[in-house]
Amino acid sequence: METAYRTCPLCEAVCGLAITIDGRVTDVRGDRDDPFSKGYICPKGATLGRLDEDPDRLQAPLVRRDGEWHTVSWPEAFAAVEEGLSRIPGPERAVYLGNPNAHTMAGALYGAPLIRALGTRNVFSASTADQMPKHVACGLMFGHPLTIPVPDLDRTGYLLMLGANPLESNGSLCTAPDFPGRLKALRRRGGRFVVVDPRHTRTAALADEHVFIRPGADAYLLAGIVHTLLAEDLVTVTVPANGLTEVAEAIGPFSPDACASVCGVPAEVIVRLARELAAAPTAAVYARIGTCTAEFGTLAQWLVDVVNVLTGNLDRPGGAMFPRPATEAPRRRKPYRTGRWHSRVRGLPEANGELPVATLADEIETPGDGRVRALITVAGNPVLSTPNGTRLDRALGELEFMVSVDPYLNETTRHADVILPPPRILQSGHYDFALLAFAVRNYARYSPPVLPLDGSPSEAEILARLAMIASGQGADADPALLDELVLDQMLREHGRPDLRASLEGANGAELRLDAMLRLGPYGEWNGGDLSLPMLLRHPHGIDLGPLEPRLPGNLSTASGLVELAPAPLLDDLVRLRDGLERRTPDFVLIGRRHLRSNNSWLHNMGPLVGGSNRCTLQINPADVARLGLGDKALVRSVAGELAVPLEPTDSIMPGVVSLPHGWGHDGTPQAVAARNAGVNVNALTDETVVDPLSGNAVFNGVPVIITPV
Ligand SMILES: Nc1nc2c(c(=O)[nH]1)N[C@H]1C(S)=C(S)[C@@H](COP(=O)(O)OP(=O)(O)OC[C@H]3O[C@@H](n4cnc5c(=O)[nH]c(N)nc54)[C@H](O)[C@@H]3O)O[C@H]1N2
Ligand SMILES: Nc1nc2c(c(=O)[nH]1)N[C@H]1C(S)=C(S)[C@@H](COP(=O)(O)OP(=O)(O)OC[C@H]3O[C@@H](n4cnc5c(=O)[nH]c(N)nc54)[C@H](O)[C@@H]3O)O[C@H]1N2
Ligand code: SF4
Ligand SMILES: [Mo]
Repeated sequence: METAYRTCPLCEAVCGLAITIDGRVTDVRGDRDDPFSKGYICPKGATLGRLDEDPDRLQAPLVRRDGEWHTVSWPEAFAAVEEGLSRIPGPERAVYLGNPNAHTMAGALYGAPLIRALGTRNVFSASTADQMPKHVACGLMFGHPLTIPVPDLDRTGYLLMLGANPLESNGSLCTAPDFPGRLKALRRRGGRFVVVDPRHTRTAALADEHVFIRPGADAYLLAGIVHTLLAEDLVTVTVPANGLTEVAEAIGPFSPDACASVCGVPAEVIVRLARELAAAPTAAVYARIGTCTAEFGTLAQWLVDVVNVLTGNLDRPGGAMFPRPATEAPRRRKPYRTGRWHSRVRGLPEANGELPVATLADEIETPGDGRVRALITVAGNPVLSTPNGTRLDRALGELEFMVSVDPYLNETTRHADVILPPPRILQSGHYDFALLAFAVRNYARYSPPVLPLDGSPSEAEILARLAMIASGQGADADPALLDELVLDQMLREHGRPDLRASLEGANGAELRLDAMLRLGPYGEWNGGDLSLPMLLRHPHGIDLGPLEPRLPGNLSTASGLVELAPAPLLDDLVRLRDGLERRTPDFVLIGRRHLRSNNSWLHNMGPLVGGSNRCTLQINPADVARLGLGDKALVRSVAGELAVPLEPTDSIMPGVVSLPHGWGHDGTPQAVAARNAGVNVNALTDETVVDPLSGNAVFNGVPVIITPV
């Protein structure tokens, strides 16, 4: 019997786990010696052993020939990929990178080389179904799409949270293990916590105040707050910033009264929130998925940080601060731009090198030069997770060639010609390149593989091989060459190509991590002591201290200042102003998450499904009575219709209904998931509507009509 320590890869909270192994996993607990998570664990983390041993996980590659699945060897699988991919030129290939790429080393390190090797601009990811508005707003304001402030959760005196439910999600773009405990601590130390949500969530139940808001209207509430701060002379800008005059001018039409009529938050509440934020000793505004996957997503993300700046809270302890992750590379100053190219069919602008996933089906279905004929999906289930997934489901059937890197044969990967399964979770090393950049304390932890690989390639090797095949080097090329190329480039950029021999690591991914750590802000080659060997000596992780002010040093705008009024955002305010006149639909649809779910792929775990974790339509009892509904209702949108079981609850606003995403498992070979199939909410969401600046999908505030079945 032995205990292994490993970071949980299932959500953004990066909890340390202590895993007991006795031939197989016999117990999973929180790692009490982890300085960040201190023993915290949730029900998902506790099932990691079962998930890892799920008999429905693929253990070998599958190839589909004449509609039949065949288990093949790895060399055969890579040969099939080479055969299929070499028929399709770069510009007619596409890639979709799903959410778990943010939770694997392979995704962080090999996604970019794979994209380059494919030779295409048809790059899609879950980011445009999620947080792209945040990247665009922060890119425009701070110069880099990853320069994203997080609420200084453990020190703030006032937290205004919009469109997030960390008691279910455990937090997002705010890495904080035991988020619930941290919120309770905020209240215990006398701080104030306000939640804005169309539902009275478990997070709202923990708050001092819960404010109902009409879905999709957060930008109005925030604009009303900015208006009040300016009108009442409550502004204290403490960071070097440009554009205050322009903001003051542009915000004119958004008086609290005007905004109240659209967002449904009374004007006096908007004014009071502004005054409270200004008066609090320290305060932070934090907004997440409910405000991102919305029509005014980028405007809302921008206004969040405008409020943080105007109240003097950006970059100060207790406010909204910039983490300093251990693998951060220096950023050059240059203007951040989107729209460097546009999608072929709908002319939608690129953001962060990606096109909106809401237009992937258009690119596959529409004939002409540059039509997408081949697709690679890595760790994604876009049939269940992207707007009008039903249409994408059909479109995937039209592809000439598709490869999926995924442990499951599911709603998406069933369209693939080749499925390449990554090894088990416990056979993979783990470092949170992405999530530690949003942590509320600076912290680093590396988990080497708990179990050895049994002849199958690591996911890093799978992606490296795909990249080498895509770039024409063939299925037999040595993946280590790719790592050497990347390492050489990294060391040369630092003027130290001679340091290659000093790097340590058991494989390419570890060597690259070691290089990033040593060259990073706490690194051994940068005046500190961090390196991979150092992390290996500290299996519970290393606390690198509380967040510290970083401005203006980490700004990479061309001006070197915080840009409060970037032109694209001011231009988009016109759309927000036009919306002041609009009539709201009778019913709008929003999403929700459940603590025991994780997007589309944990429904095969018996202990996690059932009970309150079901795919039901939450609806206010008054609406049920008014519409004369029974146990089920028919929900219709411009995209499609679904018959769904109802869950009447006072916790949701009248006129709003909520259905979780990631369900709709009809016809999948995962037995437990198939018994708990649910329906695909993204049969209702509309792929033709996106947030124009980021191209992000709109999942919240979807107009629907509800009738008895
Ligand atoms: N209506 C609506 N739709 C939404 C949302 C919503 O709130 N409402 N939320 C959106 C958000 S925030 C997101 S992030 C997206 C998620 O969108 P996706 O990323 O497309 O979907 P997931 O369900 O996370 O799918 C993850 C896939 O990765 C596989 N997988 C799991 N672990 C690994 C691994 O280690 N390696 C590999 N290669 N594969 C792995 C799983 O089997 C699964 O097929 O959904 C979006 N869709
Ligand atoms: N248990 C669990 N944890 C997860 C996931 C999961 O599926 N399950 N998914 C992970 C992923 S991919 C992500 S991106 C994060 C997301 O993490 P969060 O952002 O915390 O996501 P949710 O829990 O969906 O909370 C969003 C809240 O927004 C509310 N909302 C909907 N529309 C609006 C609106 O227009 N305005 C406002 N103000 N609120 C609105 C919803 O009612 C909901 O309570 O969670 C991650 N963690
Ligand atoms: S909160 Fe997230 S990281 Fe922590 S145990 Fe649960 S799923 Fe894993
Ligand atoms: Mo997400």
